[in-house]
Amino acid sequence: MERVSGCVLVVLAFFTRLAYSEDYFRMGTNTNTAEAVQFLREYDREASGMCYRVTMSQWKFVTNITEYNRRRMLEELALSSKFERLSWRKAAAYDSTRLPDPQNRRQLVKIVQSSRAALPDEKFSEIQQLITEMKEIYNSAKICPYGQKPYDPHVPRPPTYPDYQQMQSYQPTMQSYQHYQANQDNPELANYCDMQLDPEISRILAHSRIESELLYVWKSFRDKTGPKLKNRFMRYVQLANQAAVATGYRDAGDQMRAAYEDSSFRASVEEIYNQVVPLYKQLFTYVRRKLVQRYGETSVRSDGPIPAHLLGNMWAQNWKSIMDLVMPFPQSSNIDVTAEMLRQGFTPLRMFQMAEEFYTSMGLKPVPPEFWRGSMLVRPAQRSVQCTASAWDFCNRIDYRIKQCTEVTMQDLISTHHEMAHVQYYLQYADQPQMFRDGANPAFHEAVANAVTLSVYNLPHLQRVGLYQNKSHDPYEVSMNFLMTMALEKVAYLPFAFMVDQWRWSVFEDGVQNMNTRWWQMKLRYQGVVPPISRSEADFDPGSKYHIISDQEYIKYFLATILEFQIFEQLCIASGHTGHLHECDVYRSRDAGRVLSDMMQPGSSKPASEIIRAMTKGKTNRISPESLVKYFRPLELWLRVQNRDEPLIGWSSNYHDVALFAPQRGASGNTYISLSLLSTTVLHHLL
Ligand code: X8Z
Ligand code: ZN
Repeated sequence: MERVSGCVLVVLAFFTRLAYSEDYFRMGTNTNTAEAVQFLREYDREASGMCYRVTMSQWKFVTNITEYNRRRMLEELALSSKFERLSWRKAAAYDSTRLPDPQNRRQLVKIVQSSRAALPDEKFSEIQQLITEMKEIYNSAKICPYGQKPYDPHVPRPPTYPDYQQMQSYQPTMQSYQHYQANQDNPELANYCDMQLDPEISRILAHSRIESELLYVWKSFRDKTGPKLKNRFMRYVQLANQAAVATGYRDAGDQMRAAYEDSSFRASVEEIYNQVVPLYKQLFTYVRRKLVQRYGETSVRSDGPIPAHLLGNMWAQNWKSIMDLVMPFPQSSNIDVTAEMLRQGFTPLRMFQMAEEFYTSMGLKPVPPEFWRGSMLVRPAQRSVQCTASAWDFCNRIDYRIKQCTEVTMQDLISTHHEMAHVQYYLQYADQPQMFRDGANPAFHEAVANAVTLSVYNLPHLQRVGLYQNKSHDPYEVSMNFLMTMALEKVAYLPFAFMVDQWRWSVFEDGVQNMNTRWWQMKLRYQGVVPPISRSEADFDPGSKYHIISDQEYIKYFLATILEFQIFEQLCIASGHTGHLHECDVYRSRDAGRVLSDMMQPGSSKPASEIIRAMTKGKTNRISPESLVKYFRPLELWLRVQNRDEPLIGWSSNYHDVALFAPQRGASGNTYISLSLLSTTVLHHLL
């Protein structure tokens, strides 16, 4: 398990809920309202049944990967796709504005707007096929281990790792180097070119501190994905745009954004981003100094952007793996209760029971017996499974499950509470019609799950449940270490989560020319990172991110990260917490439980703005970063002190940075776009 947050599984091919906005909506002409209401009733029943069958076939496949189960799943997906197109045609024929009941109107609009079924049949199949192919290419990308086929023969051969499985516990110490060194000539391990992103490549990026090795895996993974994906992605853009236009949108980005029911959505998101930039720049500046100390000025310029391969993650999106390089107080402890859990004899089952009790202690629902019968809580010995943690709603109001290869670690304890929050959300909105059994907007599920985990991965809570006793360390130092861990995961992530869809929307809107240059332009402007080696339009680096090629919108993760702190603060206020926000624990607070259930019960039957207004007791109806900034305030103050002698808070980019990815004046004298890029590159100011 590499990740604290897991994934919620409510998104199926045709259940991808995108949009609701009557302003745009291209309506049909059928004004027979009784017939429309009857259609909705039948749709609800049939869609739930279809959802059940597809979800079950997917569950069977991911918990028992066989060719037979794969075929069964594909058959069910094909049936559901047919059902989607049929339902879309029926729904699109009605004039929804004539329906007197606003809930019926909302359902009808959601059915029509959330689909690409406006495309002719052959194009509808083509775009689905393209997405499937892109996912297959991505998932089958494999690279050779470093040192076997060195990327640069002049780079000295570093220690190699005979068994990448072992790298889960790999720490860059001398002993481990010597251990791996001793094994490197094992002939059985020659020609082993089957390293995948998860777990091998991710582990190297997280744990290796050898720059040439980091560069090798960073580049090799992109070589194995981008070029094969680029042409398919360009056709996908064309078809997605055609579908959007046929449904009444300007382009596919416009269709994706409609789910947020905010006519000035782009400006709203940008405003939020601008409010977190000062905090990000403080973190960035401090981390850069530590990287300069580790890798030297020749690798990291002390006022420049950071090369993207040094931040512990393939996309530089989550920096928690480089905590060892940036820990504020290395002599003080970093919270990890894994040893204590093992000492107390924790089991995966006990971890789930503990998570369930967290929710019931707040007056929320226990999970039904079907949950315990059906879930896969540990990795089975006899069969091949997909291990990414996820929570499942089988659409029949009975069957809810979690799939998680749980190990007794603190990381998995957090993940257990996170996934259980998704199940709690399913239970709370179970009585809504199928079309509304979802988060209030696409950010809500993750935001709620992460808000709860903020209260679990938290010193007072771990003390309360008997897993942490800190006697020997200075509480201020322990707090700063804790907040740094959180910042490396949450604050470092924000510019990345923001820029992914900025790029995608620009491609949908302005076209597919210079896609790679535009990607790096945004990476530099928002994240302050540059590629470690030169890139060109022959590369397609956005294709290294799964959500881009698998047609999953990404801005929800940006908003979820902001919203989770906003929800968390409201829970804390309800629970009567006083003091620092990062020390708030809402365990056993029935008042906080009520805030949560009031938020979850409506599902997506109401606009998110109404839910936020109710949650904040009328204070606002918008997602706001104030709580996140408040949570990290003690760390921000500490960072300001650490950065006081820095000449530049943030980064300034020069000609060489931009030259890494922007085409330069060619021999023929053609100037491409480097000059305009230089002028749009943000020169960041001293704060
Ligand atoms: O995609 C995911 C989850 C599924 S909802 C595995 N996440 C984003 C990512 O990996 O980029 C969780 C964090 C953000
Ligand atoms: Zn999740």
